[in-house]
Amino acid sequence: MAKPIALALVGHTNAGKTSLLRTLTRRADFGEVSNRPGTTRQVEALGLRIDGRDALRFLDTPGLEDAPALLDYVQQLDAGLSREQRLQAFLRGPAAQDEFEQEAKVLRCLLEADAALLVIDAREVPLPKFASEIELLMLCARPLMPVLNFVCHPHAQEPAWRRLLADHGLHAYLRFDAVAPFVGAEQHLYADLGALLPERREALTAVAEHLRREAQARRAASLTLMSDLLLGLAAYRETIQKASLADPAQKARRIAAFQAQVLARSRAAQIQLLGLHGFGPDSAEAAELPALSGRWESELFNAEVLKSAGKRLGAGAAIGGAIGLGLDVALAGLSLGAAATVGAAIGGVASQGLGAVGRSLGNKLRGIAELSLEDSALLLLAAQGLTLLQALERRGHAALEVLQIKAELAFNAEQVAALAAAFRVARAHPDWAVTAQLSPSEAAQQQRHSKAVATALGL
Ligand SMILES: Nc1nc2c(ncn2[C@@H]2O[C@H](COP(=O)(O)OP(=O)(O)OP(=O)(O)O)[C@@H](O)[C@H]2O)c(=O)[nH]1
Ligand SMILES: [Mg+2]
Repeated sequence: MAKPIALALVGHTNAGKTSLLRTLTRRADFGEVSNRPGTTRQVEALGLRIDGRDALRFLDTPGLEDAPALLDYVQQLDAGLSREQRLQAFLRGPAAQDEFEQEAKVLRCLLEADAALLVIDAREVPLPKFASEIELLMLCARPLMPVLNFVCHPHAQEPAWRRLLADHGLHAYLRFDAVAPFVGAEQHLYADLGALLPERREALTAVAEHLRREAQARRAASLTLMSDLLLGLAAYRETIQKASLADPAQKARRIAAFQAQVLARSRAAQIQLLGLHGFGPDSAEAAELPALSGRWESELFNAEVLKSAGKRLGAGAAIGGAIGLGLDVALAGLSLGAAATVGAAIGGVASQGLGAVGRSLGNKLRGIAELSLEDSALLLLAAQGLTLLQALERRGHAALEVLQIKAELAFNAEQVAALAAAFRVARAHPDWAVTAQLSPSEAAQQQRHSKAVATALGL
């Protein structure tokens, strides 16, 4: 069996090595990431598994801190030695245990690796100390692939870095940033590594292909998750005795309980979505997402937000009066109407021979109102879910920036029509509700509609 390809992540301290490794492996819990320099102190390995075995082995390394001093030190070693012999002499000597201990760990790691990703913070001015880092790393004679991190930042110095890299014979490099879609960058990464490591090209192509399939499967699972939630919420309703609606305190309590149920289900789905993308709900990156910080929750039942979302999402035309919101601001996003759908279902049963029982139920229903979610709120939830998904498909980092960029997400008329049609069907199926148990006889129909919603969301 072929040995896994060992890839070291090297570079200046705080350039984003550990963050990149997390992104590449989708393991938000790996290592420690922080704004202070010198966070990673030891080499740590993490495998990328394909079909049950490690295809790649990433090696996270401590940041380089004082490359110019070490380069001077190595160059002063016996002039009769080759570059490689000098490097070995340094690694065997006392300085490798002492003032250059961190650097020695990096160089030893690189000597064991097949190639390295040289992570660069492109916002930094490429000072001579960075040239020294490259020269130091080149003593190991391993293929280096520079990765320019933060490349979309307004202070990024891409042309200056390109010149510095070219000066050292490094003409190919990868551009990377939290704001750019990562899926594409990842495919480039493995293709470019294939050029550096021709004998491992086939394995690298297989890795890229595997990751592409995984991304597709993650997207499909995410859309199914969101579709099931939307149908479950469309079908969800609570009955309230009309008499109790006369009491404002009771009415407010029932509405609040309904909203709380909707929010709890949405949040559970968001946490599942995070899990699908390798984030725990408590990871630092997840905590930054507005979806989890409560901002979206406060928007869902806000009359003004719903009204403008209705316009933005193109819902106005398709669902008409539903966004009118009536006079009762407490009901924003909810509808409180006659128990029409239950009535219809029971009416159907009655006509099949339940006779008197059906009629008495029908009478009872006249004294009952139903609380349910309007299309406007469901569409807003759908838009929020898609926005979160897009952020997660890029990378967890700086997700706030990504979300701001994508805040204008809009559905076209075709999408809105397909979603509204599926919600209408769900409303006539009480056992699709998030609070109910889906009966086996209904599962196929629910799945068909869930697929239709997923297709509409993925258009
Ligand atoms: N916004 C944004 N922040 C990032 C990105 N990559 C890294 N960071 C941040 O940059 C800081 C340093 O990231 P680390 O991954 O710890 O950097 P490192 O190179 O491993 O640092 P050392 O282990 O100390 O050498 C952290 O605050 C990260 O959150 C990125 O693409 N976008
Ligand atoms: Mg680190």
